[in-house]
Amino acid sequence: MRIVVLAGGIGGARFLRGLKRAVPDADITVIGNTGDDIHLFGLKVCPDLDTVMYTLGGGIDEERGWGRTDESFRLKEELAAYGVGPEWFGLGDRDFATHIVRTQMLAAGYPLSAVTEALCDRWQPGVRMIPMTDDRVETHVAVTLPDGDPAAGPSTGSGAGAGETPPGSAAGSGVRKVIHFQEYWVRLRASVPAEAVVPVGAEQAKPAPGVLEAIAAADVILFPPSNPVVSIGTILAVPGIREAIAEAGVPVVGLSPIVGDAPVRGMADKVLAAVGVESTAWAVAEHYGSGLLDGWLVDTVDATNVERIEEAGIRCRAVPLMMTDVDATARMAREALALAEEVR
Ligand code: GDP
Ligand code: FO1
Ligand code: CA
Repeated sequence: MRIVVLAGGIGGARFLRGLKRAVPDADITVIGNTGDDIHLFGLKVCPDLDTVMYTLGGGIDEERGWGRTDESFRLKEELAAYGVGPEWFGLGDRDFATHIVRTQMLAAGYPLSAVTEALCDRWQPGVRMIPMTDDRVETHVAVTLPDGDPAAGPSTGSGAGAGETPPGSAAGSGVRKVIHFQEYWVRLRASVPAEAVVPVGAEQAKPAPGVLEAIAAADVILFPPSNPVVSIGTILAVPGIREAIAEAGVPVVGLSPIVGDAPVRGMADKVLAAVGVESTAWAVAEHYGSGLLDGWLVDTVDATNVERIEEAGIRCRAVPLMMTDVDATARMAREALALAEEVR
């Protein structure tokens, strides 16, 4: 069976671990989100690709859910001693090697898809992972920074920061700025509302080689419980990918990352609000829509959502959706594949 999975970081990676256990012989292609990518210290960092690669390859720090196991941060400390930041992004010593190899290969002219394949040669994730695009896409978030925030600058809206709105257009007090998604997520912990989420560069991006081919050849397409806006939404924003999925003529089944009207982990509610979507399992299903989604799994605590989702033309079942361990996750994957057979 050929399965295509659109994946962000932790939610996608943990689901994939369960999917591999559920169907060990399946041919799994992962289309990875690269909108979270960031350039730091001259290096290209791809958090979601690395989270999938390390999780499936046995190198992840299980507790944090990102970065390497047995990690140390001496290089970061040395950079900080030179006053070189950002201090809010924790790149570990072992993780740095991945970014150095990636950046070196990119500088030598290899596309990101080829670099990802080379990195996966080491980690043997047991899936084929392709970045959504080889082109540069970076998710940015429009926010109003409170006065006094270090990035807000010395005065009210008259600074010369790169993404800054012209003076006079600040909404109320504070400074309206467009910042990198990682700054919003990691430094600010989504503590201010996301006024807009923009996958910069997506409109001009092309799907990476193999992406459209994998979708066209799939027997089933799965949306794991990844962030609907900044993970799966960003992948779908690459022209051609959404259309290829809708036209593939095979079941498309998703699993809700929202359980009991809240994200299981992280701040997905903040970016859902930016696109006008409530933080409920049914609202996320309707956001994808019946034009894209054939089936949707909600957690048993959200069983009351099922009727409404089915009325929207999406087949829905309520099953346990907490990825507490690999066996529980494998059961979720089996439920998703069973629902795919129902709608086929
Ligand atoms: P990120 O890129 O690291 O943020 O990871 P993803 O986008 O792949 O997944 C993030 C989403 O995973 C969050 O919105 C969480 O709500 C969801 N998530 C994490 N753990 C679980 C779980 O055990 N069950 C469900 N249903 N969702 C989960
Ligand atoms: N997430 C954090 O919350 N804090 C960090 O310092 C941090 C560092 C980091 C380094 C490499 C990497 O691959 C991921 C890292 N993450 C960190 C996770 C990640 O950037 C975000 O959780 C996701 O991009 C959100 O989807
Ligand atoms: Ca991510």
